[in-house]
Amino acid sequence: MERTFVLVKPDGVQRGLIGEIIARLEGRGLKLVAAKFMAVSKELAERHYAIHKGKSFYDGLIRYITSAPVMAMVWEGPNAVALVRQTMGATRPHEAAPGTIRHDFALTVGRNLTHASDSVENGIKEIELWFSPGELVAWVRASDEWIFEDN
Ligand code: DAT
Ligand code: MG
Repeated sequence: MERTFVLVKPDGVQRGLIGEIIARLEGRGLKLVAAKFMAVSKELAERHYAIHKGKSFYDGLIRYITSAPVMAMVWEGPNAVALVRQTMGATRPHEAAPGTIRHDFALTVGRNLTHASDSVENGIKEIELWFSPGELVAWVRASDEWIFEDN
């Protein structure tokens, strides 16, 4: 089953939106596999955002993501990567569709509340970077057959 890595970034934590964001993913039917509330070291931030190194917003991005705790999570489901990106909305909140988290709660690209993996391959890499294998919980959810089945 496909997995994706999700962060509630420091603005989401500071604004008390952890529960709202989790509720939207849970409500959609995605299954939680791992979660931890944690401070982010500069080293972890730099590895996570290595792809953006050298861009104009990179230094600010590293400062932002290390400025307060984050809620790091792994979510699972069919097409989890695309589903979660859709629920988050476009990177720039003024382009995010109504009903998405970034539309409903964010105004600027620099405080857009969440991170979600942009491909299955990056999801695998990010999960490996943020979680040890023992932190991923294998469990059967009672509702799986009512949500995951395609017939
Ligand atoms: P996403 O988080 O939607 O995957 P991304 O990977 O392109 O977007 O960029 C990572 C984060 O960097 C993004 O959530 C916010 C920040 N960012 C991206 N472009 C930016 C810009 N032009 N100015 C300021 N911050 C930016
Ligand atoms: Mg990205």
